Amino acid sequence: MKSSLRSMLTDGGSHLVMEAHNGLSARVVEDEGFSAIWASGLSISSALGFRDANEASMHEMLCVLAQMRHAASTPILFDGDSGYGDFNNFRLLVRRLERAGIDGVVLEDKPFPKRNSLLHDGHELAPIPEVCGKIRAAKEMQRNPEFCIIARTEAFIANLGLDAALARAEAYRDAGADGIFIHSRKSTPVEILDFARAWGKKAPLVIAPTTYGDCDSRVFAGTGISLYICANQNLRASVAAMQGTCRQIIKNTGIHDIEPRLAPLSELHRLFDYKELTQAEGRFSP
Ligand code: SPV
Ligand code: MG
Repeated sequence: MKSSLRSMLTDGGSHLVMEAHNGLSARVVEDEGFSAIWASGLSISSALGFRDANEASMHEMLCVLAQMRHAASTPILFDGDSGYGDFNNFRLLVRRLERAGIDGVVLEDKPFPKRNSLLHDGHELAPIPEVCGKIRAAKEMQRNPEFCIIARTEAFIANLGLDAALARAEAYRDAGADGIFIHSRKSTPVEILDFARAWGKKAPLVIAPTTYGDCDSRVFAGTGISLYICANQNLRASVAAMQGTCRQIIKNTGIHDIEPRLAPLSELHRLFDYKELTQAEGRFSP
């Protein structure tokens, strides 16, 4: 029996959550044994050929989530960016995510359209009352008590410091958020550890240590961080693999010697259980 996203948030443990961006990557993440999937805005946008700036619509993201939900039963946490508009767009998103069988969403405190947090300086944040209004509206809309709404503050990304981060997190928790995603783009976890100490486990914490992951993950033990999100590693691994494969094929003017780089076709047959189809054909196809 798999743990729910809500129990991962609240059981006192720290859980590795792995990024996926389509049906295939969701199936791989599940097959490799991760207990939750991060449906990353950056990764899904990139896989669709867009930038992480709300260029892909809510509808396009929901179509990808449907493919991921079909391919994997592991809990999925969706990166809802700034909610695709105002409180009404965000509560509609939550309703549609619940109906699509998605387990939770992260709402970040940026205006719509958002920009990727790791890209440049000069990030602006949305006013606190506006973000709280979105959280309250979505909580009122929510039907499934297991669905999780996690509020993400970009106070450190906007260089506003610890006090601003704490004030925003406190306001979002009071508005009903089930957890706080605290983001940083420093090269060490200093901001995150300061925040976690001052926060004192008032609500579960979520991190995505893309820029400060080059440290022993044991530094986060006991800090109240429930979800450690590997936010884009599968997408970036696939880009590197595709580039290497393309370059070798161009160099060799053909596909000879390429097989050792590739997953064998039999691996696709295993991942998608072609054996079951053959057996079903024997039973149902005259
Ligand atoms: C994502 O994966 O889209 C995230 C994490 O939101 S970050 O790219 O660090 O903003
Ligand atoms: Mg994102």
